Parts: sequence; C-alpha cells; structure tokens
Amino acid sequence: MKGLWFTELQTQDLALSCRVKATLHRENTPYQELAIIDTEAYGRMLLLDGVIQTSIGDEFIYHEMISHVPLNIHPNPRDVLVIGGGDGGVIREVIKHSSVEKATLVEIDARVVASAREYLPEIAYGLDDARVEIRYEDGIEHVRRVEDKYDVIIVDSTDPVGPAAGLFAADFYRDVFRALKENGVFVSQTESPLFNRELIRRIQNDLKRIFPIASLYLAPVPTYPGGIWSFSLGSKGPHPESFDWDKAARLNTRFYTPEIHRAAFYLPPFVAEILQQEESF
Ligand code: SPD
Repeated sequence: MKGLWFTELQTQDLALSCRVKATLHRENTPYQELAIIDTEAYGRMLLLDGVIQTSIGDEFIYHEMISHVPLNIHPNPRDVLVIGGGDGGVIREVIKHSSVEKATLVEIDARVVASAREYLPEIAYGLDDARVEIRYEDGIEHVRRVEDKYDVIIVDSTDPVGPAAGLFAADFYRDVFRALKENGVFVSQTESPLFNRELIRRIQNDLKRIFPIASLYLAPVPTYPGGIWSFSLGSKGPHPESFDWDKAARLNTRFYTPEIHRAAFYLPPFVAEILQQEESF
C-alpha cells in the first residue's frame, strides 16, 4: 500500500482507510481537532477529532436525506433550525425549499464554518444565502430558550460523545418538542444500525414518549461506520410517508427522490428488530 493513508478507527474492531493526496488544513479549535484532507477515493473530507464528518464524494446522500425527508413531510416549512452542520451541507439543501423564509444554523464551533467555506465551497455555499442566520452557540442551550418557534428542527451532529452527547438525550428531545410549532417535525442523525443498536432503540423509545409520531429511516453513507445510517424522526402531526409527491420530485437532488423517501421507511428485518425489542437497561 504505497503512499500516505488516513485511517479512522470507526469502532474498536473496525477501521476505514483512505489514500491521502494532501493534507490541506489542520488546527486545534477551542472544541476539537479539525482537519481537511484530500483523498483519492472520496475527494476532500472534513475530519473532527479524527472522525469523518463529510466528504465531497458521498456527502449529498446524507445531506439530502437528513433535510428533504422532514422538509417534505411538513406541509409548509417556513422557519427551520439546523443544529451542528457547520459545514453547510444541510443548509444548502434546506434553502432549496422555496417555502423556507428563515434557516437558522446553530453551530458551536466557528472554525468548522470558516474551514468549510475555505476548503469545501461546494458544500458550504448555501451559508451565504440571505435567508440564513448563523449563530455560534450551544444547540442544547438554544433549544432550551425557545418555544413554539420552528417548523422543522434538524440535528446534524457529531457522534454522541463529549459535548454532542446531550443532543441524543430525552431532556433535549422534550425541549425540541416545545421549540416546534404545531405540525412541527424533528429529525436527528442517529448513527449506525449495525453498531449502535442500543442507542437507536433508546432514542426511538424516548421519541415515542414525547411525540405523537416517531419513526426511523435509513440511507447508505459509505464513509460512515457500517455504510448504512439511521435518522430518527419525531412529528407533532404530519405522517412521515405522506407528502406532496410532485413537489418532492421537482427538487434538484442527486440521491433523494419521492420513491427513495418512501422506501427509506421500509426497514430491513434486522433494523425492525431493534425497534421491537425492549430497552436492555
Ligand atoms: N460518524 C460521523 C457521523 C457524523 C454525522 N454528522 C456529520 C456532519 C455532516 N454535515
């Protein structure tokens, strides 16, 4: 294996390696170690504490699926909150919806936004849209302070360790429920159904206690552990599989389609089992 390689230890027993063309940037921010590398297989990548957050090669799958599913389920999303997501990928998708009047990005680390703007402009360009407000603050605190404000809340966080752990907690979901307007829809990235079964089960049980409708959907993300990723959804009213088909089909996307939206909620048996089993703690 000639050349320089980056390896992410994705679990204690699994690693993903990419051949590196160049290291474009590296710094310690007040919150984490940030790096931008260019790889042969997936192009430029954002790494936080050595974990792949996004890559030019596969980012569209994750960003389209975490955004267009909740935004199409909501009948008229006007005010949208994105927590995390400082690379701008979710915001780029959110502003494709003409109903959106305001998109607020709450990102704790200003250096993530600045680095994405400089090194990942294909992902970050939506951050300059006039409808976007960027606030550098803690998403948990932000949601605690607001009530009846947002139509859609999307959590595009890092993995549930360190400061991000609170974004996967029942208390946070209760605050999200309060921060949403009538008919509000919430989606969070909730890790790998192959390696994070207990976490997904616990989150789904929490959401079922808090929201009238809770659901799980999946998408393939090749650079994330196991290559298949889960998204947990809580809705105050709209049903996850009922949406305006023609409007969804008109979006300019590379992965998301109305057919894929519907199919994403049909869970393979090994994932359906996660939701059927009792919590083991
Ligand atoms: N294992 C990494 C999961 C990261 C999910 N969020 C990534 C942010 C991309 N905008």
